[in-house]
Amino acid sequence: MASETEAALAATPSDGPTVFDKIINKEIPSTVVYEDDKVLAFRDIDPQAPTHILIIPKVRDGLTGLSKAEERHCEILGRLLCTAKLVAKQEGLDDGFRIVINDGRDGGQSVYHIHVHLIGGRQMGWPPF
Ligand code: IU
Repeated sequence: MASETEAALAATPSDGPTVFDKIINKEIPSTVVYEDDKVLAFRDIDPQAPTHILIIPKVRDGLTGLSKAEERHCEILGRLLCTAKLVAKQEGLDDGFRIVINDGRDGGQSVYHIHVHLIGGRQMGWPPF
């Protein structure tokens, strides 16, 4: 079983602090590729493709995963996707890319602070197991 799947099965869904808070607060290092007042984009520590970037809201506001989204989150959800498009351009992913949002245990989510994976730089397969 892939280690990321093991991490997802071991993760406890909660609205508590996650490693991403430490990345946002610069308590642990990350390679930031884009940042503004609302979102942060940084390189995944375990890249699954030549380009693998995570895009997260700086304030979680209960949005641990997409399944927890409420009306008030619609604006930041749009912002995450628009940032993914912007970063894809910045990264030169002109031939395409993939966006992934894992949700919950079955979705393989291991960090309970919503994040968009931006993956590119190689041909993607389907279905995405
Ligand atoms: P997931 O969708 O919850 O499975 O994604 C979590 C991602 O966070 C996963 O791709 C990890 O490699 C990544 N990550 C990271 O970039 N830095 C970290 O310190 C930790 C996880 I912990």
